[in-house]
Amino acid sequence: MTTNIVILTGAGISAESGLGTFRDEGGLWAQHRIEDVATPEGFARNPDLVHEFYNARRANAAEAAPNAAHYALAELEAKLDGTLLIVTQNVDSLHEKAGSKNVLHMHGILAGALCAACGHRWEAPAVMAKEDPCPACAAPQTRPDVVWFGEIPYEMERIEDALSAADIFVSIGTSGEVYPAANFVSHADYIGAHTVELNLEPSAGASRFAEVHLGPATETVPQWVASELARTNS
Ligand code: BV8
Repeated sequence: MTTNIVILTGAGISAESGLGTFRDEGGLWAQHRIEDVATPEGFARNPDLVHEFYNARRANAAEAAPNAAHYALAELEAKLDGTLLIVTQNVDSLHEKAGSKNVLHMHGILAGALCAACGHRWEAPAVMAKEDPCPACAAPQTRPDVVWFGEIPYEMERIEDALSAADIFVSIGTSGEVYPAANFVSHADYIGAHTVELNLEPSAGASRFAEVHLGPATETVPQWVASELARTNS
């Protein structure tokens, strides 16, 4: 029988690749105020600061390599008798670097640039600056193609359709503090999907999962993938 799996990932899956998380000790939100670097108001107030924040993360992400957790999910996609959609809150491209094909970046991507004037999208240069002209309309209104607080995450309808058809929902490396992603487990549970959390420590939503495995993603994800392939492909 084929199995439909939806996997939500957060910054924790990229932690062991050297990319900072947000809310852990010394995380990104300990170094910057969300209001200053991850809101449209912050960008309007000080675009140079916001570009500096994302230029630094873009450089780190470009150097980072996928870890065993990313590779295990790519293996699951290749071998699963069914469908797998990875919905990631992450803006790095480590899932794609590991070989995953069906990846949805609900909070955008560091490698993407967006023109706030005409909506044109293009591959972001390594370093973005507020005076960069849009390649389509030439307006100096370019921004990282990421979803800030107060903005609507990308492809919500596609996500909701996938959750409605899921047999299994897995949440990996996310604190469950940011909405609407933090509500996906309730949607999955409501339609009768089996829910699994793989995290270093219990997330804010841990009690809403049927199955929880705590530990580093490079251990818990390959273990879970191996058990899932043995079960569904048996
Ligand atoms: C929206 C930008 C409307 C890109 C990000 C009051 C109550 C409830 C909600 C709200 C509220 N006030 C406002 C809101 C809405 C708001 C929100 O949720 N605020 C929160 C803070 C309360 N949400 C929004 O504004 C969203 N938009 O709601 O629009 C709407 C919605 C739907 C339909 C129509 C209209 C937009 C949210 C997107 C904001 N942009 N990022 C970037 O800079 O990256 S959010 C930011 O947080 C990142 O995207 C990140 O992915 C996300 C979540 O963080 P996590 O990934 O979970 O990372 P975190 O550090 O928190 O946790 C890491 C976890 O990993 C930990 O649990 C840790 O234990 C674990 N871990 C660590 N190491 C490991 C590990 N696990 C395994 N192995 C390890 N080695």
